[in-house]
Amino acid sequence: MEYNHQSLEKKWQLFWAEHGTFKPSAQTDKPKYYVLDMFPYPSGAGLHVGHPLGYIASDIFSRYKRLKGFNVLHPMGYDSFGLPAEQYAIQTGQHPAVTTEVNIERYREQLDNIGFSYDWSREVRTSDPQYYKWTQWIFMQLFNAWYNKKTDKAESIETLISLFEENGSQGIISVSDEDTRVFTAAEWAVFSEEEQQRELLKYRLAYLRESTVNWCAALGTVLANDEVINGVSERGGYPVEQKKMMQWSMRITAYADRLLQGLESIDWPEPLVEMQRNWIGKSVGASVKFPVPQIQSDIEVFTTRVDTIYGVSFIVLAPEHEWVDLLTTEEHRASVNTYREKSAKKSELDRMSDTKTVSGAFTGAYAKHPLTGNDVQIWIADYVLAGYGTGAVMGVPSGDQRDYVFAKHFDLPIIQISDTQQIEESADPNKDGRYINSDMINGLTYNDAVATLTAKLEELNLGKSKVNYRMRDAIFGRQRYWGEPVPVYFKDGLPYLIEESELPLLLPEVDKYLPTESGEPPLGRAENWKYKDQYEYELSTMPGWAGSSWYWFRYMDPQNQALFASKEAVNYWKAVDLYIGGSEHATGHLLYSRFWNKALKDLGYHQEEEPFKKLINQGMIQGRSNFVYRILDEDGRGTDTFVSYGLKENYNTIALHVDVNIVSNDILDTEKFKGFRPDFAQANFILENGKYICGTEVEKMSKSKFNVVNPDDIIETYGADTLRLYEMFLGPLEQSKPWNTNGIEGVYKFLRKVWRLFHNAEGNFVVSEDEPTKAEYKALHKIIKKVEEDIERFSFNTSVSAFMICVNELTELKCNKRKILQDLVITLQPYAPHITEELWVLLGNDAGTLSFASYPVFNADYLVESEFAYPVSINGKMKMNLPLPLDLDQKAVEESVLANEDVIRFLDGKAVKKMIFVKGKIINIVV
Ligand code: ANZ
Repeated sequence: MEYNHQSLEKKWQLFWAEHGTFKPSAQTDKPKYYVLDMFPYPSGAGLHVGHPLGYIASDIFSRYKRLKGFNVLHPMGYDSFGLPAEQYAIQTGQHPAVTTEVNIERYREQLDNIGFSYDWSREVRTSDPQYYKWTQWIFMQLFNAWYNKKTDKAESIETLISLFEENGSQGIISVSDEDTRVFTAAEWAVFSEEEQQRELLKYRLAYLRESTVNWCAALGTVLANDEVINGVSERGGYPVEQKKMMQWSMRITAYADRLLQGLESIDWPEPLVEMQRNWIGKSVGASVKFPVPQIQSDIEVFTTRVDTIYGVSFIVLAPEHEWVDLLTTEEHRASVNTYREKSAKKSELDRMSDTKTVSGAFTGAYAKHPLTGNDVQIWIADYVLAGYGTGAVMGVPSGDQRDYVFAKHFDLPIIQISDTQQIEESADPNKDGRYINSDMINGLTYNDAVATLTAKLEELNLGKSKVNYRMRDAIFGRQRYWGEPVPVYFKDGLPYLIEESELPLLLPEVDKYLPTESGEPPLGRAENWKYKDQYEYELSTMPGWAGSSWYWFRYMDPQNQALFASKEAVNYWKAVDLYIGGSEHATGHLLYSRFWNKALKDLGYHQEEEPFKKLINQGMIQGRSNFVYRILDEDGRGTDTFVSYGLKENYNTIALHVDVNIVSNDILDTEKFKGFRPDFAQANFILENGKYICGTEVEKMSKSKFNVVNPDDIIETYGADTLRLYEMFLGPLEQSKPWNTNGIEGVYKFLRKVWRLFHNAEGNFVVSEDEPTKAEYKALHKIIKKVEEDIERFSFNTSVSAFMICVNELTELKCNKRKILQDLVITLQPYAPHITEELWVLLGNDAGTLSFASYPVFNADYLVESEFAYPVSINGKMKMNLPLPLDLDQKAVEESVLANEDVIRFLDGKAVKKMIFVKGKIINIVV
């Protein structure tokens, strides 16, 4: 029988599905192992060959772990709420649920074709009401929780209410809004229900607050900072304005420190860890108050360089700072307003990255220096961000480069503060410098100066040390349709949760997926959609990251009706042991998931501080585009003639993308090309060596570049086992690399060679029961060791080449010994699961699947060199190789050589005069 991937692969995929082969065992004393892929958004375009790269790697790992005796959980599902389905719905009127369903079916089919060992009985879909019921439930837990700094964890809001009832707000240390009230227990008791709720909202982990957002009216939604470029939306280029809106937010800042600490305990790529650290952006410094007599209040600044306080010569407020109006004198009002309007148009990102333009406006007001009592001018400038620190900075031209440039530009004083020039290295505290212009810190080192100054400011009640984070609370809402409804209704303008028993709160039907005429989100169109027929529901839906912030728990216990996952299930599966996915989720998904995980832990639902122990980012597979070169006429118009790549320099041409599927090894199928586009029907070609050679370029894989390769086509021609091996063969998992179908034949040939080891020339299955030779054992044990080591360090590409070498060796040795081939099949199984299942059965194993065989045990003895294949020459001419034990002496070697049939044939009866023998090197016969 020939190797027929098509029938064989289908057969095994069906077998696995019918037998539920990859369901982890419920009752087992095996250790557990949880391998997770970042689940896909099921887009309309289906999968291209780049998508499964990470899935193949994680599948190899899962299969390997099963062979190593682990009880493996390897699930898959769909992150199925999202914008593309909704955009499509707006254009076509089709319900997003319908298109999503179609897309999922297509994805499933494509995934099945690749032979993944998923336990599909655990599939989740974030848009399924049975799933989002629990997303809503988690939202409710977070709404009903606050962060107690004393216990350093989230607690039920009931404990906060008890504290208020006992002592009022006194003694509470929490992470909350800044405008919390100070009250006694007696005052709390007489607060109206509305007042109480309003106060509690300032503490909840999921809360509603007025915040400044990037509002894009044309798109009808709020945009994230990185979706705004030069004041317009990245998509469509529509105007974006800064607008204050009531927004649901998540108090992720409460977890800033734990999110930082947790990074120490997990095995993630260093660049990713660094990105999270920067995103959290912990700064240790001080807050300092500058009294402003004019308004009888203080301007508070955040500084990481309190040691430079004697160098302060001005103060800068963010243009949005709430006191700008109050402070600005009539004389300066016009220029301040003009400046504010100008900077409102810039995005935060632009403001941070623009270090060249110096701009600002003087308010006309002055503050008092807290230590010297000198007057300092108060300015506004947009290099100061409203959302960071206190939105105000103390300007130290001799310490900070930006302040220096600002002072120079506006001719503000520059006060020398140390005996070492610091201006150029402003960011680096000059720890050895000695301060010169104040009695208090003259001659002190950096650390001593900071301590002395902080103590002094504290004593004056004008400052204290402070830790600041760059991370902001996460906005948790979209004015869109296709997302989870927020399980909240409004009474007297305040949000209340619906009853838990009323979950899921289903997404209502609407006539159009667009905002209402009055600018409310699409849910505002739902008819008769009121809580208890009278209260308004929340009309925004949850953001894209809600459903993915906890999905790994649901896989542990997907059918549970009573809880998102039972205690038993979470105690058994604990956390994800290996997580593989794209690096684009570095700061979004991976921060939010860690946050929800910690919050659910605090609330007692499980015990793991971190959800993903080990994480790997797979690289991107880029497309390899092909080009044809159309000759242009004098007017620059395209003619019907196309010139081959090597000859194009002789003509005036334009390069056009051509579908890579009608190109093979960069040679164009000219007949198919004529059918590729109507205006190519009349095409004629200038060939080189009778062929039309296409140009190539590596680009993003995308429809518009005609370089998309569909895994289904590869599988049809070569099989899933070839695809799996080939994707790994392309290079290290973490690296980005172009897809190039040119090399795939080699991998396919390799599998046919594997097949032939088990079959004779007539195609019959034949294996020998003989004891293998040392060389055969050596080839086997080399691969046992190599594959084990490679997989353990996630180096999948190197195993593929090792397999090829091994199979070449065994082919050369004409090895068809059961003892060798059986173990080879097991080692190859994670990479090529279909062919190996088939061979396993042919070998007479009737257990049905080799998924739970034992990975062969490596024996180092087989690798000790005891033989050498001597090159044998006659009169200096190399004739053959002869393997001989390395411990033979000259006499024994001579005897073996002369007794060898091939040698006798080569000697052809001539008498041997002498034999030269160098141990481990050569044998030369002189005749
Ligand atoms: C005086 C000073 C002197 C500063 C000096 C730096 C160097 P990180 O490490 O990022 O936290 N700053 C504070 N709030 C700001 C805001 N809203 N927008 C822009 N800049 C702001 O940096 C903290 C430093 O950035 C603070 O310390 C403050 O400038 C500035 F030689 O205060 B510094």
